Formats: sequence, C-alpha cells, structure tokens
Amino acid sequence: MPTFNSVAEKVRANQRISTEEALFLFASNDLLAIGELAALANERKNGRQVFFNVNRHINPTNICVNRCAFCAFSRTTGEAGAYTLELDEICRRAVEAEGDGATEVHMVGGLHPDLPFEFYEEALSALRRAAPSLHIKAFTAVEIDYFARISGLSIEQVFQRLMAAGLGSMPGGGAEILVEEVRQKICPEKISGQRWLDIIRLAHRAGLKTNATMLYGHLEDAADRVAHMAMLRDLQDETGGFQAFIPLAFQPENSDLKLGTRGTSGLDDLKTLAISRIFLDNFDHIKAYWIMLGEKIAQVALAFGVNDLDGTVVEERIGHDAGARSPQSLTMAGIVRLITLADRVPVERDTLYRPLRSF
Ligand code: V47
Ligand code: SF4
Repeated sequence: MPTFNSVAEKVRANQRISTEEALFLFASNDLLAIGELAALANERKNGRQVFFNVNRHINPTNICVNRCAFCAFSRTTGEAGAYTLELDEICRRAVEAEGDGATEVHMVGGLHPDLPFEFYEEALSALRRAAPSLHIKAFTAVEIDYFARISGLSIEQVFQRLMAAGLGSMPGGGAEILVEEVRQKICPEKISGQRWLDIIRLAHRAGLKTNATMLYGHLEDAADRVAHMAMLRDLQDETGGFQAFIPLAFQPENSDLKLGTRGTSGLDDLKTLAISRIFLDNFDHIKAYWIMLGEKIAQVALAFGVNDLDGTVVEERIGHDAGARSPQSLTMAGIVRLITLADRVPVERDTLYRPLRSF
C-alpha cells in the first residue's frame, strides 16, 4: 500500500509513480502537499518559466454527425444556430489574427455530413496563402478518422495530403476519457479510445506533434482518469510525439443533463492538474486552459505544476456554448500580468515550444 511519504520519496528521487500511487493521490485531499510535489516535478523540467502562445481558434462548422452527450457546441443541419464558415471567412479571421500578433491558428470543428475531404484540404492551403506566418494546428484524431472514411483514403494518406496542404501539428481534443465503458456513455458515436490512440500514433509517425486532453468532471471516476493518463504515458514512451497534456474541466450547461450538472470544484481542478504533472513524467508541458477553469484557478494552477497557459483565444465556442463564465479572450498583457503576479516568468512560445520572447 502506498503512503504519502513513499509516493513523495519517489517524486523527489525523480522516479515514475505507478497507477496505484496516482490513485492514492486522488484519494487524498492534502491538496497543498500534492501541489508541492507537482511544483517540484515541474520546476525540474521548466524552472520558473511559464509559456503562453498567441493564437486564434477557428471552428469552421458546428454541424456534427456525432452529437456527443457532453457537447453543447454541435448542431444538426438546419437546427437553429447551425453554421458553416466560408473559406473566405476562415481566411479573414486568420489574417486578422496574424495582424494582431498571433503565431498560430487552432482549427477544429464538427463532423459535417456533406463537406468533402477537399474542403479541409483547401481550407489549409487557403489559410497558408492568406496568412503564411501562422502555424496551423488543426483537426483532432476524431476528425482525421472521419476524413479517412469520407475520402476512402488511409489515415497515412490523409496525413500526407493535409501536411502537404499546410497542417503543422494537431491539438489534443477528442480524447475525452479513453476508457471504453465511460466513452460508451458520454460519446457512443465517437471513435473508440483505442482508435484515438492508433491515429495519434500514426500522426506522431508522420512527424506531427500533438497534444492530449482529458475531459473530466462528468461520469468518470479517479480510476478512469488514471487509466486514461496511463494510456497516454505508454504511447508517449513509444513515440515521444506529445507536447502538452491539457485536462479539460467539464462545463455542464446546455449539455445532456444525464451527465450531471455539478461541474468541477476548484480543489478537483488543482488536484487533477497536479497529479497529471506528477504521473505524466514523460510529458514536458501541462497546460491550464483558463477558458474552462476560469482565470483565477488557472493562475493558482501555476503553483500546482502547470507551466503553460492557453491562450489569447479571441473567440471560443466549445466551452462557452456549455456555459463557461470566463471571458472570450485575454490580451497578451492580461496573460503576462497573470503569470507575473504568480511570481513566474512569462515566455511567449510558438506552437512547437520555441521561446519567442520573455517578459
Ligand atoms: O474534445 C466539449 C471538449 C474539446 C465540452 O490541444 C468540452 O492545445 C468541457 O481539445 N465542457 C475540444 N469541455 C477543445 C480542445 C482543446 C482546447 C484547447 C487547447 C487544445 C490544444 C485543445 O473540448 C473536445 C472536448 O473534450 N469539450 N464539450 C464541455 N461541455
Ligand atoms: Fe461533434 Fe466533437 Fe461535439 Fe462530439 S465533441 S458532438 S465529435 S463537435
């Protein structure tokens, strides 16, 4: 049986903790002690630097054939609020972002029943032509699987075509909870957890860096969270292709009520971020997505193992459609202030974590 001291010893000695030990930490409410270990694990990797990047989220369509129970963003064709952006509008937003100092566009959307694969390929080339300095981080493993199905191409061919058109890396969405039992309840139409991992493995093999997310605070328990992180840690051992781990706090409004309406607590948010920092010893970065956490928890998270704050998003739909109370965007000055007041050094990074400037 683990004790707090035995787990702490391992973390101090820079040794990997087991799933049993991670579960032990989840069962503890000694938040400050867990946070101290996470802060140590983070400081060893990242010192006192905290990264942020200036990006713009673009969601080309919210029409989606999946309709996951937790998702308040998606619509069916013809439903009130359903939209699909024209390529011109996608480019206009990217050009505006480039003008405002963004270095990245983050583009993900629903699984549209009618748009052909070529639409997405064209969106990438149009973006690259219109805003050549922007790195394009786009499409989750769920979308990549869908593109292969609608085009008849293999996953490898989809990656080849998208990379030739300008795809630079992939975000970490669609992972939700990789454990099949939970997945069947929260997103039965979505690709399996195994398929998500297989596609990400192929992305890494194709030379694309990706992130990994975890949607928590709904039907899952601590064992599911730990199992989810263990699958990511195993894949990272194999490929080394993950950049950041991003726990996403479930926003319950406007989503299927069977998932519960509680949302997450501040204690759970900080504990989850901290344990992920300790457990995922082969991930360089733990990102707090302040859109889902709120700015205050995201700032406090910097003392609990987090070294990356996302982002200067400008317009966010997925969390806000589900009731997130955070603002739509933070200015760069706002993010820098948040980090500085937490006694850390703000570093603007590009998508691949190359430092651009410190403040
Ligand atoms: O996969 C959907 C989540 C994800 C809700 O890689 C919800 O840099 C909370 O993946 N409450 C998309 N979460 C967002 C995403 C992301 C965000 C920021 C940075 C990165 C990155 C990736 O949003 C979906 C799903 O897990 N989501 N509905 C909800 N009600
Ligand atoms: Fe569609 Fe993604 Fe929403 Fe699921 S989470 S309904 S796949 S947009």
